[in-house]
Amino acid sequence: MDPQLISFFNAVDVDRSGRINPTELQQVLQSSNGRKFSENACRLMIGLFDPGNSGSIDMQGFSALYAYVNQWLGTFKNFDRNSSGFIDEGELSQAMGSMGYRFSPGFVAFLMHKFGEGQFGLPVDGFISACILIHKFTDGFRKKDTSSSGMIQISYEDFLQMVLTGC
Ligand SMILES: [Ca+2]
Repeated sequence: MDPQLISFFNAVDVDRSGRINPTELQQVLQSSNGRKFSENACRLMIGLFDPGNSGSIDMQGFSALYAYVNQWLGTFKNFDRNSSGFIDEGELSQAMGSMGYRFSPGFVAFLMHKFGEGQFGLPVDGFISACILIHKFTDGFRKKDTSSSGMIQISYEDFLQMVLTGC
């Protein structure tokens, strides 16, 4: 493993537990407007590499997350053309398209409303949260959409299971 990444891990692991929790992650990730990443974004990010739901990740999970974060940051920066630290609705639509999602203008507007900061636009931690949740639920949807028609029939309990798994 990259020694630089190991020393970064040790710097983030403030309580020396050998694992990174959302609070520790939050301390080192800076969002668009100079504030920290939202707690929710950090929790979602940890959850990606925490199969046992322990609430924290080890060195290996951290290394995988690090690669993901850099990928998201790259995508975000590509579409943040004026480098304001925020992307607008049109840019979000293009960013989603670059990741293979084709969303209607109405749905992109919903994402802006849900993850954005009003007139400022969508900050990077909101963008990452949206990416994680969309990816997660798309996976769940595709498993049921066996004919790739873009439509599924779902039972009440399957629906609840899908939603609660994403929380
Ligand atoms: Ca720790």
